[in-house]
Formats: sequence, structure tokens, C-alpha cells
Amino acid sequence: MTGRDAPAPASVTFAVVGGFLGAGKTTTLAALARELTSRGRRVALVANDQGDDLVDTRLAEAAAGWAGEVTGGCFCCRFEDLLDVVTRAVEEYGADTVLAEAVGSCTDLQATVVRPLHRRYGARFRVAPLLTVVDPARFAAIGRAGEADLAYLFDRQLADADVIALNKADAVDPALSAAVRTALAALHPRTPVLTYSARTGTGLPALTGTLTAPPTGRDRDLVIDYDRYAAAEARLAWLNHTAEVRAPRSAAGFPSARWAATLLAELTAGAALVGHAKVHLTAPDGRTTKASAVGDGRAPAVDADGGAMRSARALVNARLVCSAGELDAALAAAVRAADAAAGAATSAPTRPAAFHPAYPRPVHRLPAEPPPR
Ligand SMILES: Nc1nc2c(ncn2[C@@H]2O[C@H](COP(=O)(O)OP(=O)(O)O)[C@@H](O)[C@H]2O)c(=O)[nH]1
Ligand SMILES: [Mg+2]
Repeated sequence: MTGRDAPAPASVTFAVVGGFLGAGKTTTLAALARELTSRGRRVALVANDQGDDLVDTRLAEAAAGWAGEVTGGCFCCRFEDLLDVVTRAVEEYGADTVLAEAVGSCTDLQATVVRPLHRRYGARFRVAPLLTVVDPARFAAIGRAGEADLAYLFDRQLADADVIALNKADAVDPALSAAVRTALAALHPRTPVLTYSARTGTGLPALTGTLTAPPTGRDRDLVIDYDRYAAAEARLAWLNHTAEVRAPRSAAGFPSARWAATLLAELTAGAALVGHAKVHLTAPDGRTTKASAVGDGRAPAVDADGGAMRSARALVNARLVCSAGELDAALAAAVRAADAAAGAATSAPTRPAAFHPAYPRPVHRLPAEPPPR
């Protein structure tokens, strides 16, 4: 990291971004980081997960001047870890803007993260409005997936938002986009909805503008049933896995995008619902390949293709509705299929060890203050 001697800025903008798995939070934060950096801001990104070995941290490192992570639990349950990481971003790098991505299965962020930051650390941080990033295709489909608790969790993420950030405008049929906006206006009439594309940048300046506005969600309490929230998270099997991929028979290497896309297609084929499955490959010379499957019925998206690789370190992060044992078995089968498709041979220092997220127990849970009379 650079900038160890940079002075701590007087006021640090701190934005927490939530939203369901695969909505485009990391892509959005990377786009915001590039945009703000081009305006001279010193931007730090913070990734977050129930496990460690995060694809998102790799992406954040590529997009921002400083990247950190909070692992082993969500921001609300690891609040002190979040503060430690942000303090490092400010002290080591001189960050004036910190963008923190919450776990995609997390909600109630106003009460457990935004309000505690504002009330207890408001002298250090100017806390921005809470953004909930939404994939319109997921919004349209979640009610039909037969997963009532996950649909409830998704809705509570929307209800918690100061601003609903309706992403993927480039990929969504305009009629669907209009229908989703109409439905959101009916369900959450007080919450502004911004339509944009993190991929193309369309609509991004308006989203950037929200970072300087005061939050509005502090004056109302989210009605939430933690048992349902916990049940929803527990529906998901969660796996972070590291492996070494080699090309034993080809001097040219193995086609890394084909390996990644085959792995994800096989991994997600049997799941009742795909939250998000992603794979990130890094070659020794630094080239990277990244692919994602977000349960939108489409083939896995190859977001970056580093081409043929002689060897690579692969990081797989998967959140699927199935049992942990099924996910472990699915990964082993998917690796075999990917190796066969790409002429590769994969080995791993440890066996896959999927788990289900534990019951959420936030460190803080502060009620809203009544609005001033
Ligand atoms: N077409 C399109 N795809 C997007 C956009 N934003 C994100 N994605 C894709 O959606 C997938 C999940 O994105 P990611 O940022 O990792 O989602 P997260 O789980 O919410 O952090 C990736 O394949 C992204 O490339 C967008 O604006 N348009
Ligand atoms: Mg992410």
C-alpha cells in the first residue's frame, strides 16, 4: 500500500452498500471508486463475507487505491473489525472515501451499522445514505422461486434502503425495467429509485451524488423478524475454496475462461436457487480471469478473460440453495467437468468445506430517533 505518510483527512465519507447476492454491488463499488478517483478522491473499498478467501477483495484491489476486508461474519456481527479496517484505510492510505460492501444475505443495516457509525463515530465519519443494489431480473423472479424466507429477506433489504440502486440497465428489457420501477414505487413509496448500469456507467453520476446526501432511513425502524432472516440465510450453502489449476499436456496452457464458465455452469446446475457463484483465476504473470453466475437463467458471465494460462490460482465463492454436503459434492464434480472441458488438472490443498451462515447476532442494534418536531 502507498501513502503511509498521508495525513488523515478531516472528514471521511463512509458509505455502506447492501443488496442481494449477485446484484452488482462489487461492480458498482468498483465503478464508483474509479469515478471518484478520477475526481481526485482517495477511495478505499471494503469487502465482507461469512468466510475468507474472497473474490471481491481481488476485484476491489484492482479497482481502488486501497482494499480491505472483513471476513468470518457480516459487518453487523463484526462491527469492531469493520472499524479497524476503516481506521487502517484512513491511517495507512489517507482515504477520504470508504465504500463498504455488505454480505449479500445481510439486512437490517441501518440499525446495526449505519446508525451506530453515525451516532458513535459521527465526528470521524460522514455516513452516507444506505444504498441497496438491485438486479431487476432477480426482483421479478424472487417471488416465484418458492423460497419464501429468501423473498422476505430480499424485501427487507429494499425496505431498509435510503436509496434503491436499480442496476444492470444495459441488460434488462426496458418493459421489465419499467414494471420493476412501478412495483418498487408501490412497495416503497418513500424511497428514491435510481436506474443505472455499473457495467456501462449510464446513470452512475446520480448514484455518486447520493454519497454526499444525508441518510434518511435513520428516522424509521425496520420491522424485521430475525428468525425468518436467519432461516433465509440458513437456506444458503456457502463455500469459499482455493485450488491450483495446471495445464499438464499443453505448453500453451489451458483456456481459463472455458474452465471458469464450465465450472460455474456445472456447479449451479442442480441448485434450487443460485445466489451467486463466482470464480477468479490468477496466473503467475498477473493475468486474471473472472466469471459469475447469478441465477438469472443465463449462461455464466465471463467478466474478464486472461486467456490461456499454464497455471493459475483459482478462488471459488459459491452461495446456493442446497445443503453444504451437496455443494461440496457439486464442486468436486464441477472441477472434474471444467478440467475435462479445458484440458486442465486441478488440485487443492484442502477439501471443499461448505457451511451454512450462523444466526445473525449484531453487536449493535440501535432504534431510530423520532424525527425532530
Ligand atoms: N450486464 C450487467 N451485468 C452486471 C452489471 N453489474 C454487475 N453485473 C454482473 O453481475 C454479476 C455479479 O456482479 P457483482 O458485482 O459481483 O455482484 P455482487 O454479488 O452484488 O457484488 C457479475 O457477472 C457482474 O459482471 C451491470 O450493470 N450490467
Ligand atoms: Mg460482491
